[in-house]
Amino acid sequence: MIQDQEVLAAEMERTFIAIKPDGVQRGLISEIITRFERKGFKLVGIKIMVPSNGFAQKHYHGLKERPFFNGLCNFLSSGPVVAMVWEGEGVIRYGRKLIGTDPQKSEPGTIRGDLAVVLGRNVIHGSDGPETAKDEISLWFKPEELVSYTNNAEKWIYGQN
Ligand code: IDP
Repeated sequence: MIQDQEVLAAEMERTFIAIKPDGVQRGLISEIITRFERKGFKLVGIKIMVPSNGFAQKHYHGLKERPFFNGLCNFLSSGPVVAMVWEGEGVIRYGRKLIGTDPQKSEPGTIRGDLAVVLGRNVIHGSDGPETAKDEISLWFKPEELVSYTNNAEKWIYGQN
C-alpha cells in the first residue's frame, strides 16, 4: 500500500517555480511558498542560488530574439533566486493561475496581481507547459535533489480511492 502511494507520488505532475531576485529581496519567499502549500501542492525540491548570466540565458533561451532578453537575463542573475519544484494534480496549469500574468492585468488574489506592479519585476516564474516544466526542472535540479515522499495530508487533499 505504501509502495503504491510512493509510485503514485513519483508519477504526479511537477512544475518548476522560481522566486526571482525581486521577490527574494522584497521578503516574499514565505508568502509565495504559502500560496502553493495552502492550495495542496507538494514541495519536492528547493534551493537558493545566484544563477550566472549564462545560466539565465539557458533558462530563457526561448526568448532569445525578444528585445528584453538581455535585461531579463541580467536581472535574473542579479541576486539570489529561490528555485523550487512543486508537485500535484494539474500543478503546471494551476500554478500559472496562482501566479497570474502581467501584473497590471492580473486579478487580485494572484501572486502577480497582489504583489507586483510591472512586467519586468513580476517576482515569480512558473513553467508554461509540460515540456517546459521537464526542461526547466532538469536545468535547475539534479534528479537526486528532488524528493519523492507521501505527505499525510494527501488523502485529505485527493480523497481515498
Ligand atoms: P511569463 O513569465 O508570464 O511566462 P514570458 O512571456 O515567458 O512571461 O516572459 C518571461 C519573463 O520576461 C516575464 O516573466 C517578465 O519577467 C519578462 N518580460 C516579458 N515581457 C517583457 C517586456 O515586455 N519587458 C520586460 N520584461 C518582460
